[in-house]
Amino acid sequence: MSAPTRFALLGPVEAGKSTLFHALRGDGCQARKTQAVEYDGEGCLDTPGEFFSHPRLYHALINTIAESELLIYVHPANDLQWRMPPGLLEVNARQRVVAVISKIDLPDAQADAVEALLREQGFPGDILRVSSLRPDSVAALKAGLGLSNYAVSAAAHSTEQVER
Ligand SMILES: Nc1nc2c(ncn2[C@@H]2O[C@H](COP(=O)(O)OP(=O)(O)O)[C@@H](O)[C@H]2O)c(=O)[nH]1
Ligand SMILES: [Mg+2]
Repeated sequence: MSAPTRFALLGPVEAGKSTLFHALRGDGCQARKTQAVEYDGEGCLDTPGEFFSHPRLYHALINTIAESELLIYVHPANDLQWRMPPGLLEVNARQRVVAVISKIDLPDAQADAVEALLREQGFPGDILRVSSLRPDSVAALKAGLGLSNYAVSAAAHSTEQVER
């Protein structure tokens, strides 16, 4: 069997990255506030939203995701603001970049409007949708990302602190 795709989750604070990270792993863990880059032991990682929000942390984010094969930009279905740092997703032409519209189960979810926003802003890759609270939705997303075989196998461990 081939090695699992090394993916990285990125996006603003509260986008649902960590909840999705655990849902993809199927490890039954609840997301807590992400203070550090979290690794799964196989090269997949979850990043703190602060990386995304503070220009002085962009270089840390870019270095962190440099080895990832698949960049997953997470954008909540109830958020019509675009916060993507310019150029962030154009750093490495070999990386596949996809967007995941998260939290589509929320009553105020506007997934179509969010998808239109992403396209308006020039997001080039596939745009998928998920509710991380629904196992069937997570399974469909995993299939869409080519991560169906991905599951928890190594203990998650945080090894890098966010530089402040
Ligand atoms: N309704 C709903 N809430 C979600 C979903 N994913 C995450 N959340 C909630 O959104 C909040 C932020 O989630 P978290 O994963 O910590 O976001 P992060 O900052 O991007 O890592 C938490 O209260 C989660 O429980 C989802 O698919 N549906
Ligand atoms: Mg988090």
